[in-house]
Amino acid sequence: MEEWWKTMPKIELHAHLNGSIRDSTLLELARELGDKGTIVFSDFEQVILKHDRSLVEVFKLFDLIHLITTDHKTVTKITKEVVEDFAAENVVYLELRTTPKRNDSKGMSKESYMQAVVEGLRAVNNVDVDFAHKLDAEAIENSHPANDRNSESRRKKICVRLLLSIDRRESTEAAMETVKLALQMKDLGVVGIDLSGNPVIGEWQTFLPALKFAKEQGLSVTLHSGEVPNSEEVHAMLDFLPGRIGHACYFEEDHWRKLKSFKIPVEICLTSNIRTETIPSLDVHHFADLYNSEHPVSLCTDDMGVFSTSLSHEYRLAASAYGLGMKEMHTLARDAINFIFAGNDAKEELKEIFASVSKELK
Ligand code: 6MZ
Repeated sequence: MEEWWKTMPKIELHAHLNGSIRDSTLLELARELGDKGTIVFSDFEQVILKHDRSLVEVFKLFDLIHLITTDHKTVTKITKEVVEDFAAENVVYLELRTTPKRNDSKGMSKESYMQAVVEGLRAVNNVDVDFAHKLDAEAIENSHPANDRNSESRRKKICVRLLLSIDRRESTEAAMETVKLALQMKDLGVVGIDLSGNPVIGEWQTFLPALKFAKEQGLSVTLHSGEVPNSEEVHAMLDFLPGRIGHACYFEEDHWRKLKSFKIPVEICLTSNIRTETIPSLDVHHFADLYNSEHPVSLCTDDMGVFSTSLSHEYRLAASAYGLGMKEMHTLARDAINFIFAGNDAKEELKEIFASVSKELK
């Protein structure tokens, strides 16, 4: 039973790259910088190993993480590891989001940051990564000829798509730069835009022009919404009709009504919401109401490194908190296919994967 959560195919739609780094890698990177005298290692060690964090502390931690992860080589390494970790627990489709960062002291532009991410996808070698279009699929096939359809030794495969995040600290111009970069990188698996960052910072109006432009240009958009009370912003976000929203913790009656009538899918991050105390306990979490009213929802990790979780653990948690069986969990995982941001080819492939498991469950 324990193993089932790990072996069942899963779809991850809300994972931040720098929040998903292994503790061991963070400590290794911090130690290297400590040895160079750039940081005081013991200060970092304490923060990295602390597990209960308020929302405010989480954003302080991100600032620390960003201090030790912003050079190209490191961005490539963490991307590779994060994809390998998701694949190891049978995530078959991953939408990985990250904030393109400029760092002049490292000669890094938003574009070169994203190139380093793509290098990370290419560097994965214990599982096949389908992250772009036909070209990459062909390259995979040629580099692993044992992968033919009849082969017993068929390798594991994960389909990865990228979302570029706009940080709420950014200006309209910086947000627009990110959207233009996303458009430029469409052939490298970028399918959409995310708005995230510290929810007490920034105004919706600042990001709106870039988000509107993204939508007009055919990019999908997901928004972090209602992580702190902000009724007006939640209304404006729902009226924008994003492809999905994340969290939805501080929603009021009229927000729920609107969300449900617009049928906007919600990315649910149980552990993250409990750890940051945006929801007091699982028994009052909005997952239950949304699930029971058949509103589209998907279980996600948010930041599996920062919150010491995994997607398998999120499924196990939901099953025990809400009394869902294997079949219901499988259906929940499968139905996320309907609101992934990748195109029809990826959807069809995922349907086949889930259908083959459905047969076994009958
Ligand atoms: C809002 C979050 C977040 O982009 O550097 N991020 N934004 N709410 C959350 N819930 C707790 N968790 C992560 O990954 C880290 C960045 O993702 C956003 C924050 O902007 C954080 O700095 P990347 O790869």
